[in-house]
Amino acid sequence: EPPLLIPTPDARATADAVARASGRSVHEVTLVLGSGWSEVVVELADPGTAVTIPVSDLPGFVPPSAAGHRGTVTSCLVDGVPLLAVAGRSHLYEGLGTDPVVHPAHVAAAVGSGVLVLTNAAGGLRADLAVGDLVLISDHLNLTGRSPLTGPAFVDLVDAYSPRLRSAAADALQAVTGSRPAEGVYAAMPGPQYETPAEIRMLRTLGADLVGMSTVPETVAARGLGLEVVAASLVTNLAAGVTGQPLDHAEVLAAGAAGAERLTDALRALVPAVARG
Ligand code: 6GU
Repeated sequence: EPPLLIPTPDARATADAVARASGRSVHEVTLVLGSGWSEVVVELADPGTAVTIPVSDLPGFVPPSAAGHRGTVTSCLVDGVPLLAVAGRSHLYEGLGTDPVVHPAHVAAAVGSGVLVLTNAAGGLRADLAVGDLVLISDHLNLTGRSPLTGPAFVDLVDAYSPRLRSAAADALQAVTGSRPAEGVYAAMPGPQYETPAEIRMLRTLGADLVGMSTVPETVAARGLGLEVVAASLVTNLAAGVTGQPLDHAEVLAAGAAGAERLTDALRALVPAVARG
């Protein structure tokens, strides 16, 4: 069946600009780097293969406002696989609607990616999750109150996070870290405030293992565009009420920075694994 969505004109123009700058007409995988993950883009590329474009030079992106988001698009090879890495996503809490949020998913389709890898920083809700854990997302709860879709785009979300590629990703991560990553259900909240302890109890009751403010609109759009999705959360803190400690954005970024080398190793293994299925 043909995809329900086609890439926007801005995404096609971005893909043309990326092809001109990089000389690469196809990027097998597109990777979106969330809070705390942006530093890895520097070390991720095979040496000498990276071409970086600021998002301010590309249509459809909104330069990031939150600290910890850098605002670049990088074309490179990772273990020989052509990758487009987007650092600095837009969030619903910026108030510009879903279009800039899902632009990287549209760009992924426009650059010929079959796979979209989404990364984020999340609060851990499940007792076995610790700060610094990398968790593969198995399913989501869309609690944003928003959809990136309008009209009769009845996108199926069963197995939205590809079980096949998730298992390939888990194998690759196990090979580099020595242990199999946890999997969990990600609840997307509109933000930008963190949750109350009562909201965290509610989210647990609803079946959430992770909580954050991204990833879900991108996944919905990506499935509509016919992409396979793999998503990973870095647990940057335990959610409100788990520790009794107040949360702040600096803590979330610090956990990302502390994990940067590990995250680079993880993505250098994961990207080729999901590209090759
Ligand atoms: Cl605890 N909540 C939300 N909404 N986003 C987060 C988070 C918590 N930790 C990292 N990002």
